[in-house]
Amino acid sequence: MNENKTVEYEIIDNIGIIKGINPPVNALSHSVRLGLINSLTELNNNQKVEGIVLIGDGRTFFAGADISEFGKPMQQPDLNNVIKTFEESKKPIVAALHGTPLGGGLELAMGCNYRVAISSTKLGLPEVKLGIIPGAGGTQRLPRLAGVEKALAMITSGIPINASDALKSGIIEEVFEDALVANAISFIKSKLQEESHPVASKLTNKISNVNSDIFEEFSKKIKNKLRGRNSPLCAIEAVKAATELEFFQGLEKERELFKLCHDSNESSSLIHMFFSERQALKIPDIPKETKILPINSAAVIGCGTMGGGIAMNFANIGIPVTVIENSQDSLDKGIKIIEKNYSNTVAKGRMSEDDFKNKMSLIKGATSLESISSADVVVEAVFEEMSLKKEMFERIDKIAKENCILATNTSTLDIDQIAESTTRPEYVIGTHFFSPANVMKLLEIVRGKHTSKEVIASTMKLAKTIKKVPVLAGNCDGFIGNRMFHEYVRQAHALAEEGAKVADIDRVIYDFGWAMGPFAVNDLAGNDVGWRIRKRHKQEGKYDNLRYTSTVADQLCELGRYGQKTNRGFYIYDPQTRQKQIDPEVDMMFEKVAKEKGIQRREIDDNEILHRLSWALLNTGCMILEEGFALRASDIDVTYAYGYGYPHWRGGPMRYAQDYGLKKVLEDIESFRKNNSDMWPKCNYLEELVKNNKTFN
Ligand code: 3H9
Repeated sequence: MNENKTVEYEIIDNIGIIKGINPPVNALSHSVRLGLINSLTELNNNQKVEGIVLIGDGRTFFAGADISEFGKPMQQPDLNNVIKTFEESKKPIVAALHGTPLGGGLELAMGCNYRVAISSTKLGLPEVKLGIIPGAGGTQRLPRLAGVEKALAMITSGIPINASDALKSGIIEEVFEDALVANAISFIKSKLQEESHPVASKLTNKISNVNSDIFEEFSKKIKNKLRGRNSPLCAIEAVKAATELEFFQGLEKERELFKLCHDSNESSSLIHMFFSERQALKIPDIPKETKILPINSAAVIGCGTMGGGIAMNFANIGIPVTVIENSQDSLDKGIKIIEKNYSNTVAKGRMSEDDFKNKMSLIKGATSLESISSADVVVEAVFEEMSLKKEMFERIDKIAKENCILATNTSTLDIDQIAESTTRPEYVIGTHFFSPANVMKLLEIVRGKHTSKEVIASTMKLAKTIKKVPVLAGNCDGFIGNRMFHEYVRQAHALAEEGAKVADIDRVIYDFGWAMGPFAVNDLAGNDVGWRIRKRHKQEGKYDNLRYTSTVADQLCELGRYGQKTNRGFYIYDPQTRQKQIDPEVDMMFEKVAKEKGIQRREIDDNEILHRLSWALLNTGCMILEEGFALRASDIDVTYAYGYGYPHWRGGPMRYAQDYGLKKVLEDIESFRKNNSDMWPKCNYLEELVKNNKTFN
């Protein structure tokens, strides 16, 4: 064994085994790169060694470059040098893959003569998800191994493929069920007698016989799907270079494009998102060793759109779940919708019949609340009304077993009030799922004043288990996401009253990169949802003193125009195609309301639309931080990226404002405040940050 901490080697018979030991994911940090070169040199110089196996210790083969080194001066040897040394090895090398060989990890494997893998391996080049392109030969070696089309698909999407796909595509040579090291040793031994060994960079001089239309087709696809993104387009350019240039010139082109992407805002924002998502899991007052309550079964109360979607999350990962409705008819309807959702996935070829049957068999229906008695977690997903939820929790409390997590799926209601109706408020927690609950990644977890640390830690863990991105929020009205969204929508309506057209407001937001604009979102979610919340606010005397109270939204609801579900809302929808059409009547309604309120209408430019909407989010986000309802600004960014369709590559609303400059943001807010003080409450936290020249970091 050598002494290097992050890479070790040993010799078994006549085979050298180089092993990366850099937990948790064997990132290729400087010491690993150094260790790899040193180990290889020693094994190459050892007369006894005839072949080499490269593996990763722990849960994965090298999962890529060390992202935390990005933006810092590169310490030599860089990954390209490491891979070059591996390609030039005197002795044949097989990379033995398991876990997630990603990015630089796969690039390193492609620099070895052979690759074999365990069947569960997922491999890919996910760099575009970080706003960069593969920068260690991936764009040049992958198309040489797997063909241009496969390389383009993998590199532009960043989505990993499984081992059998990699085998079919010519990326790996063999797949094993188990005993990776022993099998890899046998594999390389079987190759020792060969006269020469394949080297990916030398497979072809430049790749020929490629229909150049393919690059245009991929660009078109990306421009539609990844609006505003640059790195996937650079990835196409780099792969194209493999068809126009010799390997080393192609590598230089890749380097140039990699640098361009690496230095971009897109990349720093996406890397911010990567680390923020993981940071959100860390709750300062909850130690790592906090007891986690086991969750082997679940119950969901309510099998409407939300309840059904929530139940699917449990079934998807093999947890049996009981869904409860108050009548057989509603239950049948709910289960049918679940079945239809899964059938659609089967029809698209994304789920097998067996898997479908297995998932459906995990979902049991019941019409009696008694059926929750053996569940480890109960998620209540009934109508968003406090009295109903309180009554439900009083009943749940009497039936649920000891240590059962009692979760309420609410988007705005006070968790403490709900908890009060039980004898065990420490077990009550908010779980705000986003619609459609089986698709949307965000799970806003709301901590009540009595919620225990075990229950919080267990719910965060459960969220990860059901493949959600959890963010912990405090118990304020609307929590993090909807409290901010409420202000954003109010701002959109104020803009429409002051003279901006509904379609222009949505266009600016869409062009910025959001999935859709605020009015289109309202129509999709149902305008009656906001109407109900506004009525409650009115009852509670909230916003009474404000000029602006979403008058047109209320008027539309009074006319039964709830949005897509009624084919009419802020837009008119084709009942068949869901295609939306501008409704001039709505702009006229805003004009009329403006007149009644005495608002002087004017031309509003795109810049003002974007900044008023963006800073409404920012200002509210800062207030939430000041009041302690979010742990950190980056949690807010994660909330918006995963729950509200905010463009990840802009880094989230807080990060975007910070990149713009908090001082300039505050100046904008101060100028907006002159016209409309109601909508721009002063936030000391933001003012202090600016005064002290600080950022959220
Ligand atoms: C690249 O390779 C560029 C090259 O082309 C060119 C170079 C010149 N670096 O996600 P987890 C940390 S770009 C540093 O919870 P999982 C992560 O922050 C890279 N740290 O585990 C977390 O830390 P903490 C291409 C990393 O099992 C801990 O590891 N590769 C890296 O759910 C556990 O992570 C990628 O983009 C990294 N590369 O998922 C892969 N990766 O515990 C990025 C992870 O302190 N990584 N960490 O919060 C992933 O996709 C997932 O981490 C992975 C494991 C699927 C590997």
